[in-house]
Amino acid sequence: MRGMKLSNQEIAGIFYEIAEFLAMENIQFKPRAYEKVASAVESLDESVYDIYKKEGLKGLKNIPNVGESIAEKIEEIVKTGRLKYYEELKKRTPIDLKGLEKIEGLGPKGIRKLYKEIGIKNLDDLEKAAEAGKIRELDGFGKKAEENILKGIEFAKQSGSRFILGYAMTEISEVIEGIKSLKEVQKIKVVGSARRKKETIGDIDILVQSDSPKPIMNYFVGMPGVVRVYDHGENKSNIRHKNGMDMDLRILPEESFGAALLYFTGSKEFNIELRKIAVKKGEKLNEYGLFKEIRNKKEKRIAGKTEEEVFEKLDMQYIEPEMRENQGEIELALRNKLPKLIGYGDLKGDLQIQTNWTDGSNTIEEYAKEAIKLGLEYILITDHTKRLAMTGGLDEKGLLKQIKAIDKANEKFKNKNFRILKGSEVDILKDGTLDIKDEVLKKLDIVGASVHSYFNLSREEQTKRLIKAMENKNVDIIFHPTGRIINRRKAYDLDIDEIIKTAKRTKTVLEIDAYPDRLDLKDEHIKKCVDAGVKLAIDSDAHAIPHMHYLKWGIAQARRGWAIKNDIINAHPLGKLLKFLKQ
Ligand code: DGT
Ligand code: CA
Ligand code: CA
Ligand code: ZN
Repeated sequence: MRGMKLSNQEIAGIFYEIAEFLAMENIQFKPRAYEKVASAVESLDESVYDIYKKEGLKGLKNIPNVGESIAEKIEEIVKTGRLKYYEELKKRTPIDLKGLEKIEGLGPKGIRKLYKEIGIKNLDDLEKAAEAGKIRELDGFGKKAEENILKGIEFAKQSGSRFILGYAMTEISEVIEGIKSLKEVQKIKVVGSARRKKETIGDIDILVQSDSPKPIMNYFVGMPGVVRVYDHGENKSNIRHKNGMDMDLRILPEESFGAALLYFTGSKEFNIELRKIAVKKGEKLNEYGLFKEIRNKKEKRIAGKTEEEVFEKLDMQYIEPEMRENQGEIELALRNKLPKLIGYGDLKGDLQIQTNWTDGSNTIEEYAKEAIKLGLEYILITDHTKRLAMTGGLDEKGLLKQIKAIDKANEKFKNKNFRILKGSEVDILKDGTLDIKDEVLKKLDIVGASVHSYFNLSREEQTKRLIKAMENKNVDIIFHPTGRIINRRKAYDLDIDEIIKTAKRTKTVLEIDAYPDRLDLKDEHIKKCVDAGVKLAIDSDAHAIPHMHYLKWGIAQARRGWAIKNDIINAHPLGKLLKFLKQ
């Protein structure tokens, strides 16, 4: 093998791009096939290189949606670090697709038109053309589209440089594993915003405990994938990784490790507030420890080995990293009043799953088997409905047929204390009505509804639309309530307080969509729901088996919103869940 080793994320990126190049050329079906491959590769737990090393071409073919010809393409990437087919496509249309597609509402067809008709190749070209009023003159674009493009460029500029935590994690883990394998490493932790589980991270901060930092630092600045070394010190180094992320490494000895963990986990605002607590007690807190002045300016370390020790000496409860944002958690910890956050093992089921009845990749039974492996007690099948024609959305007849299929599948899991529930992700139409008749919705166990169109309605109209959907007695959950996609699409304009109020009144559950680039609701929305007593669901929104592993990112988001177990309906066993929804 030669050339640079690509991460799963990068390989997925290639297939996504191929899908878009093909879509630009108006080729049917193939783009969707490549997208599915990309999505499967991106959510693998194991690196493609390892799979190939262990099982060769056969192993690659076992990746969901990967057939003979794609497996060979992956093999070519593994062996050579490149893919000829992809390079030819790029040569044929020399444009920065990745950049342009960040603009909301600009799809492959639009990009193709902009390129063919006015030669737009990248975001710079696009901005200039929009500012010069050239876009509105194109067929199918118009003035409104031009305004939206300018807004989109502004949004891309603001959000472009942060990485989505759930997607970055695979690569972070690889780096951590590498460092961990050195014998000098006593302990290693990811710190910073990644430990606080923020939805996006600016860089990656790593903390190591060791008495001999030198060989660790040497390894770090020379490890595979380092493209730049900004700083190579004894206890602190800083590099740029080829995936575009910057990484900070700090090494401290045992007596300071806990204090350093606390300091480098942040947030900065939290640190500042915590230091004030120490000062009030006549103590000093920094990354080396908690110190007390004994006499003549001489200091004694009174804590520092562990975080727990520092919190204890400050007379406060341990604060979970996800809460450390200086939003009132410090006061609560001082009064022994912190909520007990929902735990990473607390979910009993997954309530949003798309199967191969529509645009998902796996069968109902395959998801059920995986759920059992994950320790879940139930799943809700929620295929798209008919208005989403491109996903093969089900109509009334299709749903009734699926209900029967689920009954049949459930027979097989009878003895396993597991249930497949019948559901749907019903489409909310422009006026707030649904695209499936109530008499069919009534037959489902749980109904989810969501918005997939008309993102540009006014705030009033959009809010009214969702309220109307929530008022439908058959609707139990609103899926991905604000519709944002991180780094790609802004939330639609919505009065979130009004939505939460209506959720409370109509006993509608709001969803925390665990998909790493959705995490819709945001942490601040979750907090509002928790305060208002509005119940939440945490779902994977899986379109393929590996996506079910995304649930943890939804739990992380819930914890950032201070949710406890009782706030999350699918942390309840099945009986209690169904009882709650029937009210
Ligand atoms: P990011 O990287 O933008 O996602 O956010 P963080 O929180 O990871 O920030 P980063 O990488 O600049 O620093 C890591 C942690 O180090 C931060 O959460 C708290 C701590 N820290 C950094 N700079 C300061 C500072 O000036 N004062 C204090 N008290 N703490 C700091
Ligand atoms: Ca950071
Ligand atoms: Ca940093
Ligand atoms: Zn959806």
